[in-house]
Amino acid sequence: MRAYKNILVTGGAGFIGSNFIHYMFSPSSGFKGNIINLDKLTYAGNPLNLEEIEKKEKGKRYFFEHADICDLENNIKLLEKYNIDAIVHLAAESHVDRSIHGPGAFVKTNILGTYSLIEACRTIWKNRKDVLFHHVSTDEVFGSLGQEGFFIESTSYDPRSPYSASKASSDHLVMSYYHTFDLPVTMTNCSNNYGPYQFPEKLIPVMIYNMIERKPLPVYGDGKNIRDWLYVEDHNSAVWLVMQKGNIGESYNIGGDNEWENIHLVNTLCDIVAREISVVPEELKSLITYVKDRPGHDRRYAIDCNKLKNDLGWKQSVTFKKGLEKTVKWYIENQKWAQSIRSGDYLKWMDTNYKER
Ligand code: NAD
Ligand code: TDX
Repeated sequence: MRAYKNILVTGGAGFIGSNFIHYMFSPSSGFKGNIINLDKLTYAGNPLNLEEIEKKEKGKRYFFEHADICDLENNIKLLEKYNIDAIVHLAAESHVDRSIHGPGAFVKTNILGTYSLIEACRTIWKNRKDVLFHHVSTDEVFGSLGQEGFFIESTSYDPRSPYSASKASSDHLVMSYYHTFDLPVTMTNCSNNYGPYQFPEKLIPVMIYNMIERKPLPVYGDGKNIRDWLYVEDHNSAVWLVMQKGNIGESYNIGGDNEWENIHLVNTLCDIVAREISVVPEELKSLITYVKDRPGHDRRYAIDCNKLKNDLGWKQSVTFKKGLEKTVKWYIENQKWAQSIRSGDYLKWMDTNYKER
């Protein structure tokens, strides 16, 4: 089992990153070292996501660096300054619809940013073997499935959106540094995460907020696209396990074994939200509106994560029912967080994305 003292988390102010930092400071992780969060604070990064950690741990075991991962010189400085011995690389442009509106930022952050980080590691770590670059990627790099089959780690890459193409490229770069320079790397490819602190451009928080405000619930295409849903804390426990025990130079799939058609999920969310806000589900279901499909919309994602289960002993701990209920409650109860988001860029985005549908 590998141990680390100073972990650099990139994108720690985003959805998965902030949950990862919360997890690492919780007793479940067993981690006793320091976390350095490197984040540019784009529209998707929100300091409120880490308010409690800042209060308890800032300047003790938690440090924040406001910077762009594309800045190679700064990455080198940070690795030296904090004597970093592991990186969890989450920073990315992460929303498929935005990559259709403007692919440039995706190429820059996801490809050049990953290069600038891993090149900094190569420069500073040289031939050290007690270090790790962990790359967080997505099942979307494998493309789209029909009704049958699952993605396994060796499935051929077939990305179909600018987002997934940029992630695929970053995956290849990371693996090339292992093969060419012997840099210790691990990688995980996961399915759709859900839970607290997710920016309301992604399906579940969009739906919850629109239900609360009685706005139309936009379902793309025929609503029959399928996604596999994974509670964010289960994702993060898997990432931490791979960092400690995963084979160097290998990738691990992380999934929820939990496939849902979008329309079925939206109807289920209507039931849960209706119960929470004491209205009849039909009132919310009547808001469902089929809208123009996403171009190149992948039909189905499904992950086989038996390698992670069999080799490392991981399993999901949160059922979808429990996870969705917790998530709905969290968005309803955290109005301060909601207000911090629902202005500026958020409104601009909702306007452009949904007006043209
Ligand atoms: P997110 O969009 O919520 O957060 C991204 C974070 O990265 C933000 O805090 C943002 O400020 C930061 N960031 C963006 N560009 C940066 C830059 N140039 N320099 C420094 N920081 C920058 O994303 P997320 O949903 O938390 O996803 C995290 C990672 O997990 C991404 O790499 C994504 O591809 C991957 N992933 C996400 C999901 C999912 O369901 N959300 C599924 C599979 C894989
Ligand atoms: O308003 C919506 N209506 C709708 O029908 C939104 C936002 C989405 N959808 C559909 C599109 C997808 O089939 O719901 C499904 C989920 O959409 P997103 O939440 O945008 O996620 P997805 O495109 O599947 O990608 C997510 O999972 C893989 C993350 O955003 C990626 O970062 C991750 O790599």
